[in-house]
Amino acid sequence: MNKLSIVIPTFNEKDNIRSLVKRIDDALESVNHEILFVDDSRDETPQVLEAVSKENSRVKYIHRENEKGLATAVLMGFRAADGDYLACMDADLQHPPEILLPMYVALTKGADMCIPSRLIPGGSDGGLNWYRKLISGSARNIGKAMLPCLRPISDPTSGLFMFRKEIIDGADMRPVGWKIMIEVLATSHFSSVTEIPYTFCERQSGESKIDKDATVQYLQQCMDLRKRYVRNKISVTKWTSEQTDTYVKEFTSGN
Ligand SMILES: Nc1nc2c(ncn2[C@@H]2O[C@H](COP(=O)(O)OP(=O)(O)OP(=O)(O)O)[C@@H](O)[C@H]2O)c(=O)[nH]1
Ligand SMILES: [Mg+2]
Repeated sequence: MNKLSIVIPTFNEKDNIRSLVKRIDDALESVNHEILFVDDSRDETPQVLEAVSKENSRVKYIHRENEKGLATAVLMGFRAADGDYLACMDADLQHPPEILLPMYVALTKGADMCIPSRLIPGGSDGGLNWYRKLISGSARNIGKAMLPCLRPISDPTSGLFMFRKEIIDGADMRPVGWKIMIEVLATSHFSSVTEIPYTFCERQSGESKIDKDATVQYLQQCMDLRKRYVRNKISVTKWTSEQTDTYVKEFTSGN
């Protein structure tokens, strides 16, 4: 069976770690997986990670001292992970861990990447207030206007995605700031994407880390990617909620 590595960036998320790990392990009971945290915290998160990794051999972590940056943390995790499939998700439970199983199933059915979407039928961005929806929608539209490679994807600016490790072999990734998925989408070599609907939830505990620098860094990243994005020819398949449930049932009954 293929191994899945879930890479999770953390900055001061001590109260979310245990429930996150429990929900991932429950969701991926039938899948060979590891959970790799890349942590830049200034609170007690490293102590929680140390304790959890001692109790649970699937959990590993890297702690960076005096370093910050979501995207570089995830990239470090991708390089350290040993799975055949790599996933990225947030630690604050806004990305429901249960979505990892259908994402994995999409890859076992042949997709190079699976990108859950809040914006296809069955999906929802209910975890954002109207102001954050406006910001998030503007960022997405700016990204698509600047980078044609993002246009076929309905929800390319979140931090939730899974892919076959080999698509990033040789990818020229130089992310700044917050956005790692656009960096992967723009610089990797892949040909098929499956989108599945999901509900983006409210943060469970702790505070948002997003700050005003994030907007400037995002625009810088888009400008920079304009010079180096790869022109892949890709096909995008969108699953309905019913199809997703059926494929997951087929997968679990076959295991
Ligand atoms: N390693 C690392 N992780 C970070 C850093 N900044 C944020 N994160 C993590 O990245 C994930 C996303 O950060 P959030 O603050 O939830 O950002 P967001 O989801 O866009 O914003 P909210 O909707 O307000 O929660 C969380 O797991 C954070 O702990 C950082 O500098 N380094
Ligand atoms: Mg969040």
